[in-house]
Amino acid sequence: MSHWEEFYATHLPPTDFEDNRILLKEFCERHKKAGERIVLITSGGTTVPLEHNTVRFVDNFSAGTRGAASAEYFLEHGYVVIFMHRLKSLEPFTRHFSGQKFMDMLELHDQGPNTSITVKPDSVDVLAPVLASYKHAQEGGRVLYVTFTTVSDYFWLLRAACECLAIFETKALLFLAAAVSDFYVPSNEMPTHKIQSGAGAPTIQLQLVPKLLAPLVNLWVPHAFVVSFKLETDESILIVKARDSLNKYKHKLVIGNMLQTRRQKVVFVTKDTSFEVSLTREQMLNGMEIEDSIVTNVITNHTEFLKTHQY
Ligand code: 9Z3
Repeated sequence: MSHWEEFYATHLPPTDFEDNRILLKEFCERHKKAGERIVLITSGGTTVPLEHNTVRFVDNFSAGTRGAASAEYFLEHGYVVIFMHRLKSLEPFTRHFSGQKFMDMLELHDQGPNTSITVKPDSVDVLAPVLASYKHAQEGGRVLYVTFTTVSDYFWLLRAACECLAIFETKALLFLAAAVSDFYVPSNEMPTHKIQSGAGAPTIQLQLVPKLLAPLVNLWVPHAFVVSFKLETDESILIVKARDSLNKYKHKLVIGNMLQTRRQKVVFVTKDTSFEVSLTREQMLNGMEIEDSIVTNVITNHTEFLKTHQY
């Protein structure tokens, strides 16, 4: 049995798995009939629980900005979107109004029983286009939101999503932007209850997670256009690692990014080319997002691919 098969044989699916599978299937079948292009976006970090009754877990930095912003741009370009994200990470549209930003957009007119709330005039310019895009996506049923928390939930959901996406063949695009943990504690090595401090400092042995890109590219969605992300903190190894990944899994594109500069620049690495996509200082000051350029470039690549791989 391969490492990934062993994973599925020894880890139970999450409790909401069957519900999500039904939603994914229905969404894919509906949009397949309409002849749409579809993108699966994975977004946010995964947790690695240390106990079955989880009190503590290992986490990572990702807030899901890349995935949430990209979803909006893919919708703008006419794709339908499966937004597979970490529960409570950023989501398309609402990300513009998270926390105090939203409160600051509103005005309270406190007039006793006739109290009302309005949007401040200068915030209407911000809110209106986002609201219009949101309504268009929502009313047309063009986005499906499914959530994961642990790395194990992510693995189950990713395979189910791929199995439903396979019917789109080359029209399916996978945009794997989630920050998935490379290490975890396998289910059979995890204690049931909270680790007690009385026994002294615990030694926690993490294991490597199986690399799902292999079955994903070869078995689950063999005709799809698969884009993965590679995150590094040492620039000198970024392109080498991205190219290694392409050579190993034989998918179409790896987008490399550095933790420190991920909002300003990324590098597109294909089988025989690499080029940087970046924002100028001026573009950043004007509020432009790098995901706009990333998505435009990815779609150009997908369109080229469709021309040569249409059945
Ligand atoms: C990325 O590299 C994403 O661009 C970020 C986005 C996670 C950096 P934010 O959520 O960040 O907008 O703050 N995602 C993939 C990272 C990753 O874990 N890749 C694995 C690897 O590099 C394999 S797919 O080995």
